[in-house]
Amino acid sequence: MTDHYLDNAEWQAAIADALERPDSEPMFNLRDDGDVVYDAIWVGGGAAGRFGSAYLRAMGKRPLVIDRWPFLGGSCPHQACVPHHLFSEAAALLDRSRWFSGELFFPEFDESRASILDLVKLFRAGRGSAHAFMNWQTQSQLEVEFILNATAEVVDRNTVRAAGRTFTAENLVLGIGAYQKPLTCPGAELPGVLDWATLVEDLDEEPTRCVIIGGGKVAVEYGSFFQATGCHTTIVSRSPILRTPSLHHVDEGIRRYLLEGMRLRGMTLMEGTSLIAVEGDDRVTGARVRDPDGREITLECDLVFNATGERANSDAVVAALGLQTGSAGEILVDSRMRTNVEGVYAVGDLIGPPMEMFKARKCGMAAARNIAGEPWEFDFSEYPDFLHSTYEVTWVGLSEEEARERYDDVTVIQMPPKGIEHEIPLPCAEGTMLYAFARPELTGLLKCVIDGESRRVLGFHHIGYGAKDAFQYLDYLLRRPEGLTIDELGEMNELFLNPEHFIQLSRLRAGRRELVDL
Ligand code: FAD
Ligand code: KPC
Repeated sequence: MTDHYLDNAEWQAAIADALERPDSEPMFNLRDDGDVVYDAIWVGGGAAGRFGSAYLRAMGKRPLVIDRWPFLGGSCPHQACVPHHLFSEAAALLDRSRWFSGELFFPEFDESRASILDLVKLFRAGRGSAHAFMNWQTQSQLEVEFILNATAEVVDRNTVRAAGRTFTAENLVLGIGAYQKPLTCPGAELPGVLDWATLVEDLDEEPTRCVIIGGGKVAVEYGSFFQATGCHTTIVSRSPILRTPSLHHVDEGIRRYLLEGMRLRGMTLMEGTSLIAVEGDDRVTGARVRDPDGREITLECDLVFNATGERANSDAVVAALGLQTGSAGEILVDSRMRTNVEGVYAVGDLIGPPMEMFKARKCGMAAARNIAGEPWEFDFSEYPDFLHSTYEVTWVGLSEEEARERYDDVTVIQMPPKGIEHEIPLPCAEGTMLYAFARPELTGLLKCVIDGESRRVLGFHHIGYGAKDAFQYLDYLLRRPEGLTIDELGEMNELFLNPEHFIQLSRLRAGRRELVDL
């Protein structure tokens, strides 16, 4: 039972203490002695569990959340999204400092001061404040009951054991996330083999040469960051980079611009190549790979970064409850997040891709609403997406290639226009003005794909900075039954100069009955 509410500083101290001491006690935030039947026990208090339990509480029900970490919020603030954004922001700033080194007001770029280890240490030192806020908000503002620093064991569909006690509920909601699949080749255990989680926990030396295994978002994001600091980076990918099955609607023009940009910045990209072994005696010294011609090559490096994708953390709960799973271990649910076992729901990364925050949080909300008796379905087959290189890359809807396969009359509005890509300083936009004037070829690329017959937009694609917010709303407009037309875009009010030029460019063409490219 909770006798007082902690403030943020107290939470931060309690979390730091719990993380330092393996034998630290569970933390209880219970309204009474917990000897009740909860409406739902949420196993896992990450993005899915925290948002879902808060929603259920807001609907007047009584949820209990249990998490093995001493904080709520899960992997995002601890090891995933938040460090990723810190590193990607640093990558963009480093990139600009390199291109403008010694020009205008920029000092000569001093690579010795660009350190991966320093940024990892900055993150480690600062992440506790986000953790504390998650606990404070959930306790004080959202009034959700929780037990932290306690691994939950699911006994049956109504019963969970944690912190030496047994708790019961009408429903269970499983939101225990996913983990990076370990490499399985020889040498995979050597110090110097890291992934997104272990990088922030274990990095102890400044890497100088890195080999990234994988070709998805994490590979591009961490690779771009490493390279920007001066750690020479090679990406080794079996499939073409950014053509991994977990990513959809990546436009080929966007992909090519990104890959050319990574090469321009000194990265080595090896597609059709697979890892055979990690080499080294007591620490990584190289990665042995097989290239598309079947040749074996050793790439010298002191960091092998595993970005081969994640696997749902489903084994224990599947064994306990007999849950149905898909081919990658993800728990199968319907559009209301119901598993095959009555009263048991699953949410977030545990149910497979897309492994994104919007999906995790909205799955949580979907489970909550259905538990509270409000039938609510969540279809996440279409969604806006983004990644970072040294740019922010955003997209929603069909790529140009997909649109041409499905529609007869496709119009493309893009900047810079096709054929004069390197001749003009456009897009000239917020976030890329310095590039537009000094390095036009670096100003990014944007593209709007339209069905000429219905005049509806099929897809938006953007490389630059500052467009992510707009894409959240563009996604909503595109997914309306009536969609979004070039005419409606032309009638919108742009806040000129803005990062994406979709409104102003649409207005230049919307007057035509027969649409043509721009
Ligand atoms: P988690 O947040 O992983 O929560 C699972 C929780 O379950 C954890 O807190 C864990 O402690 C707990 N748990 C596990 N087992 C037990 C147990 N037995 N008992 C009690 N508790 C248990 N998404 C975005 O939208 N934007 C981004 O920029 C972004 N960046 C990312 C960067 C990286 C490197 C990675 C790997 C992912 C990124 N994601 C991003 C994805 C995002 O982090 C996840 O989709 C999201 O965190 C999933 O939330 P979740 O609640 O499903 O799982
Ligand atoms: C600080 C921050 O908002 C990032 S961590 C979010 C975790 S949660 O709010 O539970 O989705």
